[in-house]
Amino acid sequence: MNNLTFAMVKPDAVASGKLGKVLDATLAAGFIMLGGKLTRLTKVQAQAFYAVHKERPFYGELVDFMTSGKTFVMALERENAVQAWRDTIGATDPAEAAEGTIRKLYAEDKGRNAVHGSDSDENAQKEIAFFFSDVELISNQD
Ligand code: IDP
Ligand code: MG
Repeated sequence: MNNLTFAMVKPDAVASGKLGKVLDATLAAGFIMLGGKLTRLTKVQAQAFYAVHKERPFYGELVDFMTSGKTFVMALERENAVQAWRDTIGATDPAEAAEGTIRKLYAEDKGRNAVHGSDSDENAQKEIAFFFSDVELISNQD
């Protein structure tokens, strides 16, 4: 499935009132939301979600940040969704993100960077399944 990706609006953006602006930008970029919910990650969830980074020096900081407040998680549909969403959010560090991208517009720094995006179709599928059951995802095929 190359038409799905997983996205998160991270605690910095939700806490500073940017959720609506990020959702506007998401829909304006042509993504269709198949599932979405507000949640607060537990420490166990954040550690598991970012397990691939557990040897990195910023892992503890990342887990603390991701559990610091509410996040909005989404399953998004669009053609070539993974790459299209990464293009829409921009580089990890907002200082390096292209003009007009969500991170350039709304992120604070490389750690508190407003949004998450899957990096492959395989991870998109895993990440969607991490937060959503099948019945929570609305099909657009009907
Ligand atoms: P990505 O979110 O653009 O895919 P990754 O390298 O997968 O970037 O890193 C995952 C998350 O870890 C980033 O979005 C950011 O929140 C955090 N992070 C990455 N590098 C750093 C860093 O050097 N310092 C602090 N946090 C970082
Ligand atoms: Mg990543």
